[in-house]
Amino acid sequence: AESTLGAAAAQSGRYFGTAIASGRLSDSTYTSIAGREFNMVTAENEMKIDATEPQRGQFNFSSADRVYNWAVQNGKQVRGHTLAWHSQQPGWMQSLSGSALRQAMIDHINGVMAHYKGKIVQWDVVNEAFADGSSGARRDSNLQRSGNDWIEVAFRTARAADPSAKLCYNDYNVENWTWAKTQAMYNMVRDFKQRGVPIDCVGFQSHFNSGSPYNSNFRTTLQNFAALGVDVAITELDIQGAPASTYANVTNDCLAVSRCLGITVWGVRDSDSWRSEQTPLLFNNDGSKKAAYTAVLDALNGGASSEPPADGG
Ligand code: G2I
Repeated sequence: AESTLGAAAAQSGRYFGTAIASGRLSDSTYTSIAGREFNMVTAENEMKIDATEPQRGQFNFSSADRVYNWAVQNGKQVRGHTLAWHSQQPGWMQSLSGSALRQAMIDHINGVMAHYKGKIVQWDVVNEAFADGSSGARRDSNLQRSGNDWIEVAFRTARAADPSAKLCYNDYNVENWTWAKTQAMYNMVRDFKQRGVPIDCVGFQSHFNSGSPYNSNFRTTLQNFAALGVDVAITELDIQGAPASTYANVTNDCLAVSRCLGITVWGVRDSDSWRSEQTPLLFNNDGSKKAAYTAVLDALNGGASSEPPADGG
């Protein structure tokens, strides 16, 4: 049995990652846990549109490169997050619409992917394009109003910009197979595969809480998407209260699906979480391991206890 999350996941060819915030890289408790436990990194905010292209045509990778370089210098791979999204757009992009916005989106994808060409294993090309609730509709946004084909244009642009990266669609509230948003995403991916739109993977953010609880049909969801011919990944996992059994279930759901590439948790300690009041992560604020940590490690180790057997064997 392996003794860290990354090494334990690697036994089945998977990874175990975390979101990293550049502002925390000077915190040695943070970097020692992150350096030890994880073998995949997602920049929590630093590769988003407002960070990488604050003025039109003027790219700035200083914060993104801090995260990227820390990851690579510590032996980790990097997921890119994210190229086309309604949120965290810089002001200049928020004010664009129509064909001007379409061109700005294309230019943005080309600019960011050129900087990281050959260096990013998976890109979240498009993030959160579907609406919540029972409609199954696209989310209203300036990007959506630029034309319903904006998502496939983003993927075709991304494929040409860096053919070596796996190209993912990423969303939340799409883990429960019965939800309309899940079905809408499934229909889009099926359509893309049928028409040859270049998509390689689907990211399930997996922010589970009382309003969006874990359901055991998550495994069915992962299996059904994989059957369309895409890889799947759990990309931003956190669970309100961090129940060990739910963390184990999510881990086992990924392990049960051969096309599940790996799991990323959305932060290191509870105090690093965007929802710290929900104490949703694997490490306490003092850096100690929570019960959920042991549950995940044990699941990754094949269900065996991570503690040495009492007989020493
Ligand atoms: O909202 C949780 C996640 C949902 N899926 C997409 C992810 O990209 C998203 O991450 C969160 C970050 O964890 C937060 O850290 O995205 C938020 C913004 O949509 C991030 O919050 C922002 C704050 O709103 C800003 O005020 C702050 O300046 O973080 C910024 C940098 O600390």
